[in-house]
Amino acid sequence: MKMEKTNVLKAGEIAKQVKEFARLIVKPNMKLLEIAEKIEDKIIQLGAKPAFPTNLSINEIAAHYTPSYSDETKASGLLKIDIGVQIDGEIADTAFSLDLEDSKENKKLIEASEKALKNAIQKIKIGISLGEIGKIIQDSIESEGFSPIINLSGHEMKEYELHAGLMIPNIDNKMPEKIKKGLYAIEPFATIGSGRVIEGKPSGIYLLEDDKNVRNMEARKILDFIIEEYKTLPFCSRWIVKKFGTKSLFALKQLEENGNIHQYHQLVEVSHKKVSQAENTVLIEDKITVTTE
Ligand SMILES: [Co+2]
Repeated sequence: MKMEKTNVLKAGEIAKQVKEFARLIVKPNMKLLEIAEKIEDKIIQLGAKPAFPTNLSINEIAAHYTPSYSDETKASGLLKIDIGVQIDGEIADTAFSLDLEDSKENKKLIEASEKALKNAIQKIKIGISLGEIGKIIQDSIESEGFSPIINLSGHEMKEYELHAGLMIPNIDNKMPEKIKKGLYAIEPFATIGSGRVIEGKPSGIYLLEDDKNVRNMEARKILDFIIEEYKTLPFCSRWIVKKFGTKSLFALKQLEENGNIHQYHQLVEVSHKKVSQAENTVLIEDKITVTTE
Protein backbone atom coordinates (compact mmCIF):
# COMPACT_ATOMS: atom_id res chain seq x y z
CA MET A 1 0.00 0.00 0.00
CA LYS A 2 1.46 3.39 -0.95
CA MET A 3 2.19 6.03 1.63
CA GLU A 4 1.12 9.63 1.28
CA LYS A 5 4.16 11.49 2.57
CA THR A 6 2.38 14.83 2.86
CA ASN A 7 -0.17 13.29 5.22
CA VAL A 8 2.51 11.45 7.18
CA LEU A 9 4.31 14.74 7.85
CA LYS A 10 1.10 16.66 8.55
CA ALA A 11 -0.12 14.03 11.02
CA GLY A 12 3.28 14.22 12.72
CA GLU A 13 3.15 18.01 12.99
CA ILE A 14 -0.35 17.86 14.50
CA ALA A 15 0.75 15.13 16.96
CA LYS A 16 3.64 17.36 18.03
CA GLN A 17 1.30 20.29 18.66
CA VAL A 18 -1.16 18.11 20.57
CA LYS A 19 1.68 16.76 22.72
CA GLU A 20 2.70 20.34 23.61
CA PHE A 21 -0.95 21.15 24.37
CA ALA A 22 -1.23 18.08 26.63
CA ARG A 23 1.94 19.04 28.53
CA LEU A 24 0.34 22.41 29.28
CA ILE A 25 -3.12 21.29 30.37
CA VAL A 26 -2.52 18.09 32.34
CA LYS A 27 -2.43 18.68 36.10
CA PRO A 28 -2.52 16.27 39.06
CA ASN A 29 -6.08 15.22 39.99
CA MET A 30 -7.55 16.17 36.63
CA LYS A 31 -9.98 13.48 35.46
CA LEU A 32 -8.49 11.17 32.83
CA LEU A 33 -11.78 11.44 30.97
CA GLU A 34 -11.37 15.21 30.66
CA ILE A 35 -7.74 14.85 29.54
CA ALA A 36 -8.63 12.29 26.85
CA GLU A 37 -11.50 14.39 25.52
CA LYS A 38 -9.44 17.59 25.42
CA ILE A 39 -6.61 15.82 23.57
CA GLU A 40 -8.94 14.18 21.05
CA ASP A 41 -10.91 17.43 20.51
CA LYS A 42 -7.61 19.22 19.85
CA ILE A 43 -6.62 16.63 17.22
CA ILE A 44 -9.92 17.21 15.41
CA GLN A 45 -9.67 21.00 15.77
CA LEU A 46 -6.24 20.87 14.06
CA GLY A 47 -7.72 19.01 11.08
CA ALA A 48 -6.95 15.34 11.79
CA LYS A 49 -8.53 12.39 13.60
CA PRO A 50 -7.32 10.24 16.50
CA ALA A 51 -5.49 7.18 15.16
CA PHE A 52 -6.44 5.34 18.36
CA PRO A 53 -8.06 6.25 21.70
CA THR A 54 -5.72 8.37 23.83
CA ASN A 55 -3.91 6.05 26.25
CA LEU A 56 -3.57 7.45 29.77
CA SER A 57 -1.83 4.77 31.80
CA ILE A 58 -0.84 5.33 35.43
CA ASN A 59 2.13 3.81 37.32
CA GLU A 60 2.30 0.00 36.84
CA ILE A 61 -0.15 0.08 33.93
CA ALA A 62 2.23 0.33 30.98
CA ALA A 63 -0.31 0.79 28.20
CA HIS A 64 -3.86 0.30 26.92
CA TYR A 65 -5.73 2.32 29.53
CA THR A 66 -8.25 4.69 28.05
CA PRO A 67 -11.04 6.18 30.18
CA SER A 68 -14.55 4.78 29.83
CA TYR A 69 -17.46 7.21 29.25
CA SER A 70 -18.14 7.37 33.00
CA ASP A 71 -14.55 7.07 34.27
CA GLU A 72 -13.87 8.96 37.52
CA THR A 73 -10.13 8.11 37.69
CA LYS A 74 -7.89 11.11 38.29
CA ALA A 75 -4.39 11.79 36.96
CA SER A 76 -1.70 10.89 39.49
CA GLY A 77 1.71 9.26 39.94
CA LEU A 78 3.62 8.45 36.80
CA LEU A 79 1.25 9.12 33.92
CA LYS A 80 1.97 8.02 30.36
CA ILE A 81 0.19 9.93 27.61
CA ASP A 82 0.16 8.08 24.28
CA ILE A 83 -1.37 10.01 21.40
CA GLY A 84 -2.29 8.86 17.90
CA VAL A 85 -3.12 11.15 14.99
CA GLN A 86 -4.21 10.11 11.50
CA ILE A 87 -4.95 11.82 8.22
CA ASP A 88 -6.55 9.53 5.62
CA GLY A 89 -5.00 6.59 7.46
CA GLU A 90 -1.44 7.97 7.65
CA ILE A 91 -0.43 7.74 11.31
CA ALA A 92 1.66 9.63 13.85
CA ASP A 93 2.17 7.83 17.16
CA THR A 94 3.87 9.64 20.03
CA ALA A 95 4.01 9.36 23.80
CA PHE A 96 5.57 11.00 26.83
CA SER A 97 5.44 10.50 30.60
CA LEU A 98 4.69 12.96 33.39
CA ASP A 99 5.64 12.87 37.04
CA LEU A 100 2.56 14.16 38.89
CA GLU A 101 3.77 13.56 42.45
CA ASP A 102 7.19 15.25 42.43
CA SER A 103 9.08 11.98 42.80
CA LYS A 104 12.81 11.69 42.11
CA GLU A 105 12.36 8.07 41.07
CA ASN A 106 9.61 8.94 38.56
CA LYS A 107 11.80 11.64 37.05
CA LYS A 108 14.74 9.22 36.66
CA LEU A 109 12.51 6.58 35.06
CA ILE A 110 11.17 9.17 32.63
CA GLU A 111 14.68 10.33 31.75
CA ALA A 112 15.72 6.71 31.08
CA SER A 113 12.99 6.05 28.50
CA GLU A 114 13.59 9.44 26.88
CA LYS A 115 17.32 8.83 26.64
CA ALA A 116 16.73 5.37 25.14
CA LEU A 117 14.40 6.89 22.52
CA LYS A 118 16.89 9.62 21.65
CA ASN A 119 19.79 7.17 21.34
CA ALA A 120 17.77 4.78 19.17
CA ILE A 121 16.68 7.58 16.84
CA GLN A 122 20.26 8.81 16.53
CA LYS A 123 21.36 5.40 15.25
CA ILE A 124 18.38 4.23 13.21
CA LYS A 125 18.91 4.04 9.45
CA ILE A 126 18.30 1.74 6.50
CA GLY A 127 20.29 -1.49 7.02
CA ILE A 128 20.62 -1.45 10.82
CA SER A 129 19.31 -4.69 12.33
CA LEU A 130 16.36 -4.85 14.72
CA GLY A 131 18.59 -6.49 17.34
CA GLU A 132 21.06 -3.58 17.15
CA ILE A 133 18.31 -1.03 17.80
CA GLY A 134 17.01 -3.16 20.67
CA LYS A 135 20.51 -3.28 22.14
CA ILE A 136 20.79 0.54 22.06
CA ILE A 137 17.46 0.82 23.91
CA GLN A 138 18.33 -1.90 26.44
CA ASP A 139 21.83 -0.48 27.15
CA SER A 140 20.45 3.07 27.56
CA ILE A 141 17.84 1.97 30.10
CA GLU A 142 20.08 -0.45 31.99
CA SER A 143 22.85 2.15 32.28
CA GLU A 144 20.36 4.22 34.31
CA GLY A 145 19.75 1.25 36.61
CA PHE A 146 16.33 0.25 35.22
CA SER A 147 14.94 -2.51 33.00
CA PRO A 148 13.29 -2.23 29.58
CA ILE A 149 9.92 -3.91 29.15
CA ILE A 150 10.89 -6.88 27.02
CA ASN A 151 7.45 -7.81 25.69
CA LEU A 152 6.43 -4.37 24.46
CA SER A 153 7.91 -3.06 21.25
CA GLY A 154 7.88 -0.35 18.64
CA HIS A 155 6.26 -1.06 15.33
CA GLU A 156 6.08 -0.28 11.67
CA MET A 157 2.97 1.61 10.51
CA LYS A 158 1.14 1.56 7.22
CA GLU A 159 -2.07 3.15 5.94
CA TYR A 160 -4.84 2.38 8.48
CA GLU A 161 -2.51 -0.17 10.12
CA LEU A 162 -1.09 0.82 13.51
CA HIS A 163 0.95 -2.36 13.90
CA ALA A 164 2.21 -3.47 10.52
CA GLY A 165 5.31 -5.30 9.33
CA LEU A 166 8.40 -5.02 11.52
CA MET A 167 8.48 -4.87 15.33
CA ILE A 168 11.20 -2.74 16.94
CA PRO A 169 12.37 -4.58 20.07
CA ASN A 170 13.22 -2.88 23.35
CA ILE A 171 15.94 -5.45 24.05
CA ASP A 172 18.78 -7.04 22.15
CA ASN A 173 16.85 -10.00 20.76
CA LYS A 174 19.59 -10.66 18.14
CA MET A 175 17.04 -10.32 15.32
CA PRO A 176 19.13 -9.98 12.15
CA GLU A 177 16.27 -8.53 10.07
CA LYS A 178 17.16 -5.05 8.82
CA ILE A 179 15.33 -1.73 8.85
CA LYS A 180 14.14 -0.67 5.42
CA LYS A 181 12.33 2.41 4.13
CA GLY A 182 9.08 3.00 5.96
CA LEU A 183 7.31 4.61 8.88
CA TYR A 184 8.16 3.37 12.37
CA ALA A 185 7.13 4.13 15.95
CA ILE A 186 9.96 3.65 18.43
CA GLU A 187 8.71 3.31 21.99
CA PRO A 188 11.01 2.34 24.86
CA PHE A 189 9.41 1.52 28.21
CA ALA A 190 11.53 1.62 31.40
CA THR A 191 10.62 0.12 34.75
CA ILE A 192 12.00 -0.48 38.22
CA GLY A 193 10.20 -3.84 38.09
CA SER A 194 11.16 -7.09 36.42
CA GLY A 195 10.47 -5.79 32.93
CA ARG A 196 7.54 -7.69 31.55
CA VAL A 197 3.84 -6.90 31.13
CA ILE A 198 0.88 -9.20 31.54
CA GLU A 199 -2.75 -8.65 30.57
CA GLY A 200 -4.94 -6.83 33.10
CA LYS A 201 -8.59 -5.83 32.92
CA PRO A 202 -10.42 -5.42 29.59
CA SER A 203 -9.56 -1.95 28.26
CA GLY A 204 -12.62 -0.88 26.30
CA ILE A 205 -10.24 -0.48 23.33
CA TYR A 206 -11.23 -2.55 20.30
CA LEU A 207 -10.16 -3.42 16.79
CA LEU A 208 -12.31 -4.58 13.88
CA GLU A 209 -11.66 -8.24 13.25
CA ASP A 210 -14.33 -9.55 10.87
CA ASP A 211 -17.20 -7.75 9.10
CA LYS A 212 -19.33 -10.93 8.98
CA ASN A 213 -23.03 -10.50 9.61
CA VAL A 214 -24.49 -10.06 13.08
CA ARG A 215 -28.21 -10.69 13.58
CA ASN A 216 -29.00 -7.94 16.06
CA MET A 217 -30.01 -4.73 14.22
CA GLU A 218 -28.46 -2.34 16.71
CA ALA A 219 -25.18 -4.29 16.64
CA ARG A 220 -25.24 -4.31 12.82
CA LYS A 221 -25.72 -0.52 12.78
CA ILE A 222 -22.77 -0.03 15.12
CA LEU A 223 -20.59 -2.44 13.14
CA ASP A 224 -21.33 -0.48 9.95
CA PHE A 225 -20.32 2.73 11.75
CA ILE A 226 -17.07 1.14 12.99
CA ILE A 227 -16.17 -0.07 9.48
CA GLU A 228 -16.89 3.35 7.99
CA GLU A 229 -15.38 5.55 10.70
CA TYR A 230 -12.38 3.66 12.12
CA LYS A 231 -11.71 1.05 9.42
CA THR A 232 -8.78 -1.04 10.72
CA LEU A 233 -7.67 1.42 13.43
CA PRO A 234 -8.43 0.96 17.14
CA PHE A 235 -11.48 2.62 18.73
CA CYS A 236 -13.05 2.60 22.20
CA SER A 237 -16.38 2.08 23.95
CA ARG A 238 -16.29 5.76 25.07
CA TRP A 239 -16.47 6.90 21.42
CA ILE A 240 -19.28 4.45 20.64
CA VAL A 241 -21.29 5.59 23.70
CA LYS A 242 -20.80 9.21 22.66
CA LYS A 243 -22.32 8.45 19.24
CA PHE A 244 -25.01 5.87 20.14
CA GLY A 245 -25.64 6.19 23.90
CA THR A 246 -25.13 3.63 26.66
CA LYS A 247 -27.45 1.09 24.98
CA SER A 248 -24.57 0.52 22.54
CA LEU A 249 -22.52 -1.19 25.29
CA PHE A 250 -24.68 -4.31 24.94
CA ALA A 251 -24.23 -4.23 21.16
CA LEU A 252 -20.44 -3.97 21.59
CA LYS A 253 -20.56 -7.06 23.79
CA GLN A 254 -22.51 -8.90 21.10
CA LEU A 255 -20.03 -7.83 18.42
CA GLU A 256 -17.19 -9.10 20.58
CA GLU A 257 -18.93 -12.43 21.24
CA ASN A 258 -19.77 -12.80 17.56
CA GLY A 259 -16.09 -12.32 16.64
CA ASN A 260 -16.58 -9.03 14.79
CA ILE A 261 -14.35 -7.00 17.11
CA HIS A 262 -11.42 -7.82 19.38
CA GLN A 263 -11.01 -6.17 22.76
CA TYR A 264 -7.53 -5.39 24.11
CA HIS A 265 -6.60 -5.79 27.74
CA GLN A 266 -4.74 -3.30 29.88
CA LEU A 267 -1.02 -4.14 30.03
CA VAL A 268 0.32 -4.24 33.56
CA GLU A 269 3.92 -4.61 34.75
CA VAL A 270 4.14 -8.13 36.20
CA SER A 271 5.76 -7.06 39.50
CA HIS A 272 3.35 -4.09 39.76
CA LYS A 273 6.18 -1.56 39.58
CA LYS A 274 6.09 1.80 37.83
CA VAL A 275 6.70 2.13 34.10
CA SER A 276 7.71 5.13 31.97
CA GLN A 277 7.34 5.47 28.20
CA ALA A 278 8.69 7.73 25.46
CA GLU A 279 7.72 7.45 21.81
CA ASN A 280 8.22 9.18 18.49
CA THR A 281 7.38 8.36 14.89
CA VAL A 282 10.26 8.19 12.45
CA LEU A 283 10.06 8.26 8.65
CA ILE A 284 12.96 6.26 7.27
CA GLU A 285 14.07 7.17 3.79
CA ASP A 286 17.64 7.89 2.66
CA LYS A 287 17.30 10.57 5.31
CA ILE A 288 15.65 10.19 8.72
CA THR A 289 12.73 12.44 9.70
CA VAL A 290 11.26 12.39 13.18
CA THR A 291 7.69 13.39 12.27
CA THR A 292 6.41 13.97 15.83
CA GLU A 293 9.16 16.22 17.21
CO1 LIG B 1 3.06 2.98 19.33
